[in-house]
Amino acid sequence: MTGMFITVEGGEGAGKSTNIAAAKAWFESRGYQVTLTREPGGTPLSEQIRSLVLAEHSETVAPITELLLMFASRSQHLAEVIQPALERGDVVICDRFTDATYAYQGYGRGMSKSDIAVLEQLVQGDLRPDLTIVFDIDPKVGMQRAGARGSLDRIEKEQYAFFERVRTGYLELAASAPQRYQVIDAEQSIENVELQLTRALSTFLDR
Ligand code: Z5A
Repeated sequence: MTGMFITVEGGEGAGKSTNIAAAKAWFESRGYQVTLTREPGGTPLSEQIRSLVLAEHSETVAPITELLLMFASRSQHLAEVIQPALERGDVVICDRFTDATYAYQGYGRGMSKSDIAVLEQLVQGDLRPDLTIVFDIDPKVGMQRAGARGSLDRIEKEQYAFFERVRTGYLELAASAPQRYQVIDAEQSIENVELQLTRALSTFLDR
């Protein structure tokens, strides 16, 4: 028996963390076992890579270093958490996955899509999410929301244009495979966003 692999994506402050809790409750109320996890991170080693990748350093982090760290974290996360949970039959809900690599390292930093695809195949084999929810938000609104929380990490300190490219990346990825992606307008109220989310999950389960 194999489970379902659902990934949640979007820019800063789009409401991923807020809505992932609602998605977990929605599946559990229907009797599903849910594994909630995140990237970069999800295992002790991958969380250490997360700390490294988000921290400020006295040297510039080369885009390829950042890219490889994302996939190093992912490889360990897949082996330790995601694949075992899918084999148990769980619904795995992952806060960011490889679409974030295409959006941030690809569209944001300018790394080539084909290089990312090579690493994707190497690390994941044929595993791809069954459903990807993209919370779409104007980066100005998202940054205001995220900024209200306090200090910014290394990636959050990027310029506005970087986050515009990331947003474009997510929307282009979603348009390229509409059967896998659901784009949600994340600028609406928390209640309306949650309503759109539960509709998207119902549609996914019904198909
Ligand atoms: N990254 C990468 O570059 N490459 C990769 O391959 C991967 C990741 C996997 C860490 O991700 C960083 O790693 C991220 C991308 C990069 N870079 N940055 N910057 P993360 O997911 O941990 O960090 P994040 O994107 O910064 O998450 P976030 O800022 O916590 O955003 P969020 O989870 O989407 O938002 P939230 O915490 O649910 O909500 C933010 C605030 O807005 C909060 O106060 C909420 O109460 C409020 N909120 C939420 N929804 C609403 C609505 N609808 N209205 C009003 N207020 C709201």
